[in-house]
Amino acid sequence: MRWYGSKFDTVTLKQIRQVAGVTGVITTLYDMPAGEKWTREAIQQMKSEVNASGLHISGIESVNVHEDIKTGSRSRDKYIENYIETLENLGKEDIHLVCYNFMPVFDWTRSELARMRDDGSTVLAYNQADIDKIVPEEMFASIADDMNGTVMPGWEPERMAKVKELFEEYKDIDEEKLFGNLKYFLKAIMPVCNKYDIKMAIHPDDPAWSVFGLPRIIINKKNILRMMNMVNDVHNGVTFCSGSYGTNRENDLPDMIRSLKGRIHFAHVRNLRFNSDSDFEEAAHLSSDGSFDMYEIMKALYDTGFSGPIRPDHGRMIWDESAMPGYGLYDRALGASYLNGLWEAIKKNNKTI
Ligand code: DNO
Repeated sequence: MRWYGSKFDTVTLKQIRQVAGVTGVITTLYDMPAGEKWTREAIQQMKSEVNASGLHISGIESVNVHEDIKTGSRSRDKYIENYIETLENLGKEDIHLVCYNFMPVFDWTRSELARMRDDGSTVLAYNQADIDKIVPEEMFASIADDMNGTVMPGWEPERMAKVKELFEEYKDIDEEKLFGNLKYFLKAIMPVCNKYDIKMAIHPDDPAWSVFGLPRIIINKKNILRMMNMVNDVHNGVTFCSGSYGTNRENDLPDMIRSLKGRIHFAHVRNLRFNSDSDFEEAAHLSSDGSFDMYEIMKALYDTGFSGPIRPDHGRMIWDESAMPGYGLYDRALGASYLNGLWEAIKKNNKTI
């Protein structure tokens, strides 16, 4: 399960440990600004806290990429150097999985953080018409009230304060340039990834299309294959996030998993419910609650020999929990149990064939 650290998360390591079948956490140094070096001491501290709870660190989500690397500005080399040192320190601490994203300005985007469902639970939701009405600089203010007092990843107030300038920096960046800047970054970090066997797992853009006119590239099978082939190294891999790729209904999720065989290093498995092509909301993990066939997604992972961590992803807010939207304990724990159940059934069924 994902854990943001004791300073930020409403969920404790003790609670996570009590979710049957969960043995590790995916964590990060949450208050580390993008572009800064992670010291070995800070990593050790995070690791010993997790280990003391009886869990282990399964990977980092995220080591954020500085905007100058994404825009390819002159100072990018300095930030790439820092990134390499961070990877080196993680490698020395025996951490071998890093999730990151290459989304300009905004990380994930939603129009609502607490849409009420019939049963009184709340979920994150996306409505294109609502997004079209929002001025990007006001995005943060429009959702801040629903954050339950938490700091959400990608929506840090300091970053939001600079949104206008950031948009300026992307004025001349189109998809081709963004691909080029990603290639430059990946080429530079592959040697350290090879040395310490660190698997880089790019997170898809969420939703998987351009928002606010910014370019977005990690959105479909074609682009992901292009990204993998442009730096053809097993350490250049993917976080398969069903809820992000699944926003685009043209993406055939099990088929994508099969064609990324060997290069998916991390999986976020969750479900969405579509009300129309331009309106979706997050759902409980089980297939019957949403639009995806969760069995087929898990089966494709199993069949392709996936051996990395799988985590339940955004959950509904249920049972009056107050937590970071999407990251409460209860529904993610239910999700973890459900995914474990599917996996056990697939595994046993495979043996009898
Ligand atoms: C949202 C997450 C993303 C993800 C980053 C990875 O809940 O899925 O914020 O962690 O894009 O860098």
